[in-house]
Amino acid sequence: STAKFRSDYRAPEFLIPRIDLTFQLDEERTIVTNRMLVVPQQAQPSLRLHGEHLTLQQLELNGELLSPDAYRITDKHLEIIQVPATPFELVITNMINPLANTALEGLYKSGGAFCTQCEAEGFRRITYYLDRPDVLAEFTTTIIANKQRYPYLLSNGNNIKQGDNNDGTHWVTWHDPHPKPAYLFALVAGDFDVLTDNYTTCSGREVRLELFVDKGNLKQAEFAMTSLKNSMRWDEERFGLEYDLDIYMIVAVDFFNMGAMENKGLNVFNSRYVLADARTATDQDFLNVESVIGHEYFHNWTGNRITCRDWFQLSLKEGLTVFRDQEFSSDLGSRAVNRIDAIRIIRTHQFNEDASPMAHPIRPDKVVEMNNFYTVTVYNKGAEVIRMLHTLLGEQGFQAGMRLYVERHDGQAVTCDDFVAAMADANKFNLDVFKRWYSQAGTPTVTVTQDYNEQAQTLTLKFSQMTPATPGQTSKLPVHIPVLLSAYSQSGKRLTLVNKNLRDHESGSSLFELTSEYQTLEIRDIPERPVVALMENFSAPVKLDAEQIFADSLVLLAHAEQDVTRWEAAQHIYVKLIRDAVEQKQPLILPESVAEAFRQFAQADIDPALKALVFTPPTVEEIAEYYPTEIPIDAIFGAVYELRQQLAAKLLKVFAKVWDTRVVTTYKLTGDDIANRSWLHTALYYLALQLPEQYSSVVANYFKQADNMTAQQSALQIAVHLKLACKRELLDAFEQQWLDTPLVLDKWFAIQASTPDASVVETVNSLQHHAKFDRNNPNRQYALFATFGRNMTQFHRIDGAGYKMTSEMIQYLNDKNPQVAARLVTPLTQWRRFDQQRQQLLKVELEKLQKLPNLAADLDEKISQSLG
Ligand code: BAL
Ligand code: ZN
Repeated sequence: STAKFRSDYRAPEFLIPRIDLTFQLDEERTIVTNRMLVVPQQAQPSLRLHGEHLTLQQLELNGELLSPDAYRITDKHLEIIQVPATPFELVITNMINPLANTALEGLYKSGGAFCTQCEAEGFRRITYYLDRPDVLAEFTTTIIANKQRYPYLLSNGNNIKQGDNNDGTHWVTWHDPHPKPAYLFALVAGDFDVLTDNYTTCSGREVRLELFVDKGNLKQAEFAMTSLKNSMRWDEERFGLEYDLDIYMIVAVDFFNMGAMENKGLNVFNSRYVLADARTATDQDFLNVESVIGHEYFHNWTGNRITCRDWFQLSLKEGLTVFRDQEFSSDLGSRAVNRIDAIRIIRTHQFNEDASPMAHPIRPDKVVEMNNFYTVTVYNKGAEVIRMLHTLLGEQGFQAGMRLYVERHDGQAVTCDDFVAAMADANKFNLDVFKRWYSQAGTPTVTVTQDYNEQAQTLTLKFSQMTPATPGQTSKLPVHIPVLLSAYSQSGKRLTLVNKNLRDHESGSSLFELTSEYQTLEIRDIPERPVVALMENFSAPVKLDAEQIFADSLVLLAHAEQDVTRWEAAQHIYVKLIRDAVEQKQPLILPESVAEAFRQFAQADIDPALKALVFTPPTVEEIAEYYPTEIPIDAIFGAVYELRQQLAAKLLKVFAKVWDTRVVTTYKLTGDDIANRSWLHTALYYLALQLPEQYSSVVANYFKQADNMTAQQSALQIAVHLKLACKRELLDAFEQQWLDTPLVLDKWFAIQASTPDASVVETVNSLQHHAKFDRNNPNRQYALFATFGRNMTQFHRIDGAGYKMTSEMIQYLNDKNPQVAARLVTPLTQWRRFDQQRQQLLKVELEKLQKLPNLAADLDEKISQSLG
């Protein structure tokens, strides 16, 4: 496989302003007729189109049939040797086999329906084309199919014509007036139930909304529809962006590699992000549906109207759109909970990626397989970079930048630099140093030392920053880091900080800008040694290294004005306790003073959702990121476990009271109810941890009486993860109840695969032969094998059985679905961070995979990078 480099970008030699597609749908022999207007940009003798897994049937240029000596076909391209220097029409007829398409890229079958996935480079599996995001065409699409089996024939834009043929087929023609790159093309054909609704935009236009689901699932689509309308309203109100077509369609399918896809006017969704009702979906599932529906809708402007010039710019649309969906969820729900969830994703998964052989900047410089770059770095760190711009410029400045970005670039395919330039120009703000966030990989560490001079009443904060080397990037420059901070007295009173280098920030904190390697901030008139909250709201995606005094963290836990700061204070305490225990090889002891502070916190009048998060210690994976050379997994796991046990033991009465005074009402999806359930289930977990015998029947009864999936899943997870006596009974009951509801059965697979139990390898091994485990379905693979891969202690079981089992599944998927295979290989590729014995075992599996005949580019890139 050959790498592509960002620096090699060249503007297209040909443009395709119009394309007219006709599909004669058939399971194994779909005929695609592709009529294009091709416009040369300069005199070029030959035209090279992308195309893979296609059978060419006929080729016509300006009405003349081309003979086979006029073109060349390879497994990746069609090259027409001589083309005119003036605009010409090309008509290509080719055949494809959707049924054989298990990679789920291009046109494929999901259950009974035809559907497509074209991002990033799937359109070239449909027809020969210039499959690159900077070639924008006006699409007209005609679909012909059997009317009985495929009553709905959908594509992008507006339905302009339709009719019946007398051979049992019917046809529909769609026209999308907005020029778009091929990755936003979509086609769906099938028989569905349809939920319809209307939306009136801010300028008074009527938009028809249609949501297509498998027959019988209509009830489960209602929440997604409400979320769609909320998204449309929110984008008008917060960003001033209005929808631009007469119809918006969403189709839910069961076979889908990603979460969802923002195809213009016709989103295709993994059914797990559409279907939700109280019986089958947890609170978190509902919130995920809302967030993904929002995300795909927001792409209509940030992604579709303004798209990427090339795939290295993916974060242009993804980082920005994740930021927008996070803001949407925060405006509709709990801002603090959303922020804490986002921080946890970065600390657990993105820091891990930064420390891996696949570390890359949010705008990568080198790509072998684009599908490997739909990462937590491009998406979530990308969103953090946008959030830093928002922090530096404020809401008004950020929105001014957005307006300029849209004004300048609507209808274009642009770069991350264009986005930053709009932000800089609209605000007359220098972002030159800031732009390094786009080019440098790795997690910066910000070190802060505090010095309080009692006599002078001054506080001196010394900042330094350092970004470690990453593969291919040995030396790094300082980046522009917004530091949000505030200070409190020892009794918890907020102190005013005055310094010319500090700005009052709209978040309530003070803003300090760290732009060079070393900077000092001296603050006067501080009457006593203060407690300083640093990097509040996780104001930059960095690791903070600052001396930390328990007493100070306890002040912040009790008194900080911002909920995220209170949560961070608890996290600091946990991390320090865990790391001290790991490094000193001593049992973890929760000091009584700390336990007492947590007791008070648990009993105070505080948002129960925040309580639940404060009582969620860091994950093993998050702690692992403090050990760049060799991860002491067993010691970390032991310390995290001891911490939970001590919280359970020392706060038993508090948790018992939460449980005993619970008010059980019928399920409602309100913010208060979600928060109460989350705190209640946290309490139940700790109670069962401390008193497993006594609480086994309590958990079992709670499971049996549950009228909603949030309660049912929590009870099952507690029973399984804590190996309660009721475990088998609940597992069997859940399996029986949900055997024919795949999305719910995925929870049953995932809960078992995430159990920190030494027999989990054997459990997963037997579950992969379960009658309902379909190896070709990505959701099943993610539920079982991706979950197992994140079960750090058991995936890395010292006998290597977890490695071997995973590697065998990857080998199977290499031929069937390389995208999913490449996701499962990630935990194997991090072999360098483990002890000798594990390193050897991991390398054996990686080398075995590397030798596979027909090794997919997706796997090849990651494995080569890892063994490197
Ligand atoms: N564009 C791929 C799916 C998403 O990020 O929305
Ligand atoms: Zn996206």
